[in-house]
This record gives sequence, structure tokens and C-alpha cells, in this order.
Amino acid sequence: MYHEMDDKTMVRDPGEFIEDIGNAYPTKVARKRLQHMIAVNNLEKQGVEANVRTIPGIITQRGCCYAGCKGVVIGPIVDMVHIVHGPIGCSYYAWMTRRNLGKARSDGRNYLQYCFSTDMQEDNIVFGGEKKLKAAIEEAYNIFKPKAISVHATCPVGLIGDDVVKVAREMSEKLGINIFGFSCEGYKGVSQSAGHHIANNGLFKNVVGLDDSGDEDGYTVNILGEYNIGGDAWEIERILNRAGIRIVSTFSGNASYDEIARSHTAKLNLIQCHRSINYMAEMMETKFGIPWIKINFIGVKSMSKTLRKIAKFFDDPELSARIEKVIEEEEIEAGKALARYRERLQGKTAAIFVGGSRAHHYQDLMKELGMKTIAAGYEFAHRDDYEGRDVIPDIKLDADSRNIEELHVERDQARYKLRISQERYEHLKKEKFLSTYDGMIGDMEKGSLVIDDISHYELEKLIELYSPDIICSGIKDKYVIEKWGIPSKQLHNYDYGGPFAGYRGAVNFAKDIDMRVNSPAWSYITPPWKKEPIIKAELAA
Ligand code: CFM
Ligand code: HCA
Repeated sequence: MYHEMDDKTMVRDPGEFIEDIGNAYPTKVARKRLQHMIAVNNLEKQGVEANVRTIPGIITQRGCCYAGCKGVVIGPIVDMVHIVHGPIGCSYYAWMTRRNLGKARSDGRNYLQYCFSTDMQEDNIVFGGEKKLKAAIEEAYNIFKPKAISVHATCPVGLIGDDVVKVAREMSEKLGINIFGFSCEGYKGVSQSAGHHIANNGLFKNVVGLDDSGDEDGYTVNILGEYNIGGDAWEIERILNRAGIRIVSTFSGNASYDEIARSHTAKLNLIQCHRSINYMAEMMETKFGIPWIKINFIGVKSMSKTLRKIAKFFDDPELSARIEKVIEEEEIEAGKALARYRERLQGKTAAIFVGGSRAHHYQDLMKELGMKTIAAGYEFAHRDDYEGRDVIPDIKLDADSRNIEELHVERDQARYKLRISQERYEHLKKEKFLSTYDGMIGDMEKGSLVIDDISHYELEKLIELYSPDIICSGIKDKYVIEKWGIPSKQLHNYDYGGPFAGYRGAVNFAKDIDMRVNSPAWSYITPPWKKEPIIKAELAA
């Protein structure tokens, strides 16, 4: 069966896909998995189940709590030493695999290339590893003299009861620098998402607000949820600086400890990845009175829309005029470069299954290139990332979420300062300009599919039924997809390309997608199983 999409093109009926999945799984599994899939109808407010445990036995793309805390949020801070307390494998995997780039500030400190681990052995598991951790912290301090050190727990640390938070506190007193620990054992929560929350809490408690000497003048912002993969943050910075907007701190791509310590002096928080950092935005608003807006730096139109939102917030004709000038010039330059790719990509289809925010952000850019996103989903996002923040009061807290500490934050009477008038603040909240994210589903076309925490089996079924022109995903399934003869673009590490954010990033992205989608290479190969059966079996008598 086929289904008509908004622009009258016909795609396979998404209901058929969902039905096939339901029939293939055992009843109990089907009942659970079907709650994670919908065919978008644009008629009613739709939702999917999310942020719950993956069914054992299903191959998913998800990672762990430690990955979300150390790998994603804390690891990219360039001038801190980040020590992993655990077996070496956890560190090896986390060592620069995310390609979050960073440069030293004037003091020359940048430890991103290093990999610090306690390298736990069997005897540490049996007799405890706290002594080894203390020695590792002291050794790192003596060699590098960093301003601050973070310590991260891996699964075995929690199982044997080593207390990284306590050890960090003790060593901080001994060495006289800021050292703080994260109990981000891999098994906590149901995915990386738990690690984001733990990391946000730790940064908020231990760093944000330590330095009040920030420059109060000008149009100052923090960028929250931007991790400088492939240099995205630098392209964003180039554009904002052109318009006269100054970034106090980025959380946490190319971040510096001192900048995070001063971040509470900024006037506005811009949220790129809502999933990983909305906690920080809410806490900074409550304690310091910094409002936040959800923006998107991915895509030419989205970038311009983001700049106009910043202009609206600051409400200054001079800034607005400068922003309009930047938009005009940048759009002309990008538009010229994009024209030839648009021609070559028109009408091509894409599926995007990535993380907790990019599956939404990249749909804007796909649309600009004339492409259609026929299916999308997150690995570990929550229902609010799919359905919008209005749904938050309805989300039932299960045991896995209740395990993650919820900080009780209050207004800092001395330092709370609303950056705009109370009246305007309330007005902007009421018109849903501030503190709002509407989620991914509402932006998707009728007839498209949403699949949360997609499994390899479901991905293969999707390929069989839809055969998209490209699938954007990560390393865990890139080669599964390509063995089916479909090009795959990694939207985590960008396949070592990028930047993809901002105006110039959009052009880089278009070039990369064109290179894959229109490459003749795919037609030259016939996989062996299409020529002859590769498994032969005989029935025993
Ligand atoms: Fe946010 Fe990220 Fe993402 Fe994420 Fe990630 Fe990442 Fe991602 Mo990989 S913080 S949710 S936990 S944008 S590491 S930089 S690419 S899955 S979509
Ligand atoms: C993580 C990090 C990751 C993995 C990427 C991938 C990243 O989740 O631990 O699966 O390709 O962006 O590096 O999301």
C-alpha cells in the first residue's frame, strides 16, 4: 500500500511497516515496541513512549550513563583533567571518539588529546580502588597542574562501592584546586541521558557561578547543548560575533573552566540540544534569572531564524539591523554554493536515527536541500523531545529516572537579576517565546514514521520497505546500512567532516550528502547473498 505525503509524492504506507514489526516480534515484545512507533498524521497531538529500558536481547544504538556524563557533557571542557576511574576499556572508547574539538586559551592548557584512567585491575576490584584513584589524581596534578579535575565512575566502581565523590572532595582539600566526582556508573538510568543529568548537576553545583567578574555589557549569551563536533561551535561563534553577539560560555564544546565559572553573568541562554542540557537552563533561570530560548543552528533558514530570535530578545534596533545585514550577506553566499546541490538532491529521501536532538535539527537542513525525511527517531530522548515540553507534567517517573538526583535550586537573592523587565519577561513566557520546546513530531510530515530507540531488526525492515536514499545514523549501524547498498552518513562524528552548523556548515553538509547519495559506487556492487545463497543446510533424516 502507498500513502500520499504533503507534496503529493507517494511513499509506502507507514502503517504497513508498523504492522510487519508487530507480526514479527513475540507478543509481549511487540506490545512494548509498538508503543515506540507512530505514523505521523498531523491530525491530532501524537506521542511515543520513550526513555524506558530497552528490551533485553534487542540490538539498539544506545550508550551508557558514563558515556553521557564523561563522554558527552564533561569531556569536552578543554582545560580540565578528566580522570576515569575504571578498567581501561571504558577510557579507550571515550578517547576522542566524539571528535569534540577544542583550543587552549591564553594559558596554553588543553588536555583533550590525553586519556586519563586509573586502569583498574582485578586486585582493585577485590580490595577496592580508592587508593589507586587518589594516587592517580595526585599524579595528574603534579604533572599538569590543572585548574580543576573531574573524576568519573564506571560500572565496577559502583558495584564495589568506591566513592568517587568523597575521594574527589578529600583530594580537593589536599591539593587546593577544584576537584569533583561524578557517580555516573554506566548502568545508571536507561541510556546516556542519565549521564547528562548527572553532569548538569555536577557542573551547576561545582563550577557555574564561581566567578562574578564577568563583563556585564553588551549582548552576552551562553550556548547550551553545543559540543563542537567537527568545529560546529566555531562556525556559530563566527556568525554571532559578526552580528556583535558575545558568547560567555559554551556548554561544553570547546569550553573552558573559567568561562563556565562566569556563565551566570550572561543575559540569555540559547539551547541547541534540549535533551542533554535543559536541566542546566532551568537551574540557571531559577537561581540567576537567565531566560532561555530554544534555537537551531543547523540549516541556513534555521540559523537566520535563530539570529532573529536573539534580536527579538534583546529588542534593540541597532542590533536588529546588524543581524539583518549579516543574514542577508550570509544567505546570499550560502545560497549560491547550495544551488547546485539542491538540484542534485531534489526529491531524495532520508531517514535519521540519532541521539537525542540531531534527528530533529537535521530535518530542517534536509528540507532546504529539497530532501524528504520519511522516518526519524532518537536513541534516548524523552517524550518532551518528541512531543514538546507541555507533556512534562504527564510523564510518569519510573524507578530508573527516580534514581537520578533532582537538585533543589532556589533563587540566589544576591545575584538573581532578570535581564529584561519583569513585565516583558512574563509577556515573552506567555507567548511561548521563552522556555519552550515543541519537539520533533509536530515538525514532521504526514505519512512519515517516528521510531524511538530503533533496533537493528527494525532498521533492516525499514530499508526493505522504504529503501531511503540515505540513512543518517552512527557507527553502530553505519556498516549494516551500507551492506544493504544504502549510503549512510554519521551525524555523531560527521564521518570526520564538518562543521555542519551555520551557513558554511550547511554547504559542507550538502556537499557530503551529494557525494554519498549520487555516488555511482552503490550500483557497482552486488553483495554475494544476492548472487548465491551463502548458508546451505540439509535436513537430517
Ligand atoms: Fe545532544 Fe549531542 Fe545529541 Fe547527545 Fe550523543 Fe553527540 Fe548525539 Mo552522539 S549531546 S543528544 S548524547 S546533540 S554524543 S554531541 S552526537 S548521540 S544527537
Ligand atoms: C555515545 C557517543 C556517541 C556515539 C556515536 C555513535 C557519539 O553515545 O557514547 O554511535 O556513532 O556521538 O560519539 O553518541
